[in-house]
Amino acid sequence: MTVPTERTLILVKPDGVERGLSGEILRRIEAKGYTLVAVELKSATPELLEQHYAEHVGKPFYQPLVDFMLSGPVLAIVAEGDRVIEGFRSLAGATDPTTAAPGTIRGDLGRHWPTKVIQNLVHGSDSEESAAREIAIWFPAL
Ligand code: DAT
Ligand code: MG
Repeated sequence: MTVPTERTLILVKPDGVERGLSGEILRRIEAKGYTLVAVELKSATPELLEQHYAEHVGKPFYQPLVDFMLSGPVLAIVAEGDRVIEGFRSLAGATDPTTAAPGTIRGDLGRHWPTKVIQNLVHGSDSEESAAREIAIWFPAL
């Protein structure tokens, strides 16, 4: 019996692209054994981010988060593999880069910047439902 392969939506956020960490983040995804299905440098729009961050609309950090995500290009990635949704969240580490465990992307490469926004280098879908929704937003052709 073939187990259906899982896919997730990963973003290297504008801080990661600007700091030249796209390659290092892709390296970690590939080193873990996940397959790259799509990789594209994209510019977000307010409309796209409102869909992407629908669960956060109205929260105090929503507008600063959107402004940050519009501050430069993002590298949008679809990766595939067994339990890749959970696996990439584990590679990324905790939301707050200051306390994210060493060994994780956010723990090794992120830190708090003197802004009100959490600049934490990457996004990863948090469930199968989110992954399907987010892949459709960023890569409608898939
Ligand atoms: P994650 O990116 O770990 O899935 P999330 O979905 O809860 O975290 O939040 C999305 C992004 O919003 C997160 O990467 C950084 C920002 N954020 C979350 N909580 C925040 C807070 N309390 N204050 C400021 N920014 C926050
Ligand atoms: Mg999230």
